[in-house]
Amino acid sequence: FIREPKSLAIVGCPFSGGQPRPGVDQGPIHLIQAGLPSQLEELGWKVQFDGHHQFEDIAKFITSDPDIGKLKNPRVVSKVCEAVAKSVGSHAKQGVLPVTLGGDHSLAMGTISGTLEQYPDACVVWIDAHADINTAETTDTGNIHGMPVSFLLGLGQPIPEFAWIKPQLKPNKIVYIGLRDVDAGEKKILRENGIKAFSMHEVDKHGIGKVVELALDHVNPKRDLPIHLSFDVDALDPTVAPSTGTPVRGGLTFREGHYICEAIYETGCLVALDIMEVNPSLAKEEEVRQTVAVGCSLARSALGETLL
Ligand code: Z70
Ligand code: MN
Ligand code: MN
Ligand code: MN
Repeated sequence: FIREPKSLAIVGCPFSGGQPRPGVDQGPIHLIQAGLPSQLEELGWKVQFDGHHQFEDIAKFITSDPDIGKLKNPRVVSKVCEAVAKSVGSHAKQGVLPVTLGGDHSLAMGTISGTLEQYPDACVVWIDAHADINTAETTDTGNIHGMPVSFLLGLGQPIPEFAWIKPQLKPNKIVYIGLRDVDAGEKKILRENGIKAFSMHEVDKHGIGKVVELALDHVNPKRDLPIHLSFDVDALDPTVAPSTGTPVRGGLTFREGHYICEAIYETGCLVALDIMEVNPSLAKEEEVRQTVAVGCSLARSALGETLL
């Protein structure tokens, strides 16, 4: 799917409007400062990075953004994601692999829309402690980073402000790994739509190797479909990635997280990658450094770094 010479584009998304904690907008800046572009070049990629998105230009034109129902910052989130969809879509169109650095996970409405524009048959592997599948009706918090999957699937009542999102994702084309903090309403949505999810229970039971195999068997049985990997660092255990908005104990180990990335790279089907929810303002200096370093190493593993 990706043209030779292997080429990727880093889409820096300093955005926090999908959730309440400031700082997650600094995630991409830290990941770049830690040297991610040159690390990916060392893996043999041609790396384009033309600076971070300037979302202030969008926010400037939205002078008032009152809640829509429970949804917070709906117009800003929608416009930002629409811009991200265009950016990801245009890179994908040129055979360049978009690596999106968040920023909060509401951005995945943009990244996955952009991927599906170019690869309508793509499947999504969503690594997260959370299912991010609340609808405007089921959300308790109103934080849109807890809802991107429902928008992509077209669940819930349509909201005119989000009408640009084509509900192109089918429930059998997404699979989760790492879940352990899922709202009651979300469990119902997962069940009613037959969406495959491997919680930490399944990781404990089968081991990560088997879980990744089963996950890919579900969304990509012949290993011939494009894969969009959306990795929320809060899927990792808080001892591994402490500096994130909502750390949840009992998460993936360092190796389990990296194994997922390595296994997906090995399929040769990866067409887009998101590294999301690194928040450098929520921990001590050493924990921030550790979390940023893990974000970089997950990206390297997904893009071909091997242990030997
Ligand atoms: C809760 C909600 C959440 C993080 C997603 C939590 C959502 N289900 N938290 N990502 N970090 O607000 O909908
Ligand atoms: Mn670009
Ligand atoms: Mn998430
Ligand atoms: Mn999460």
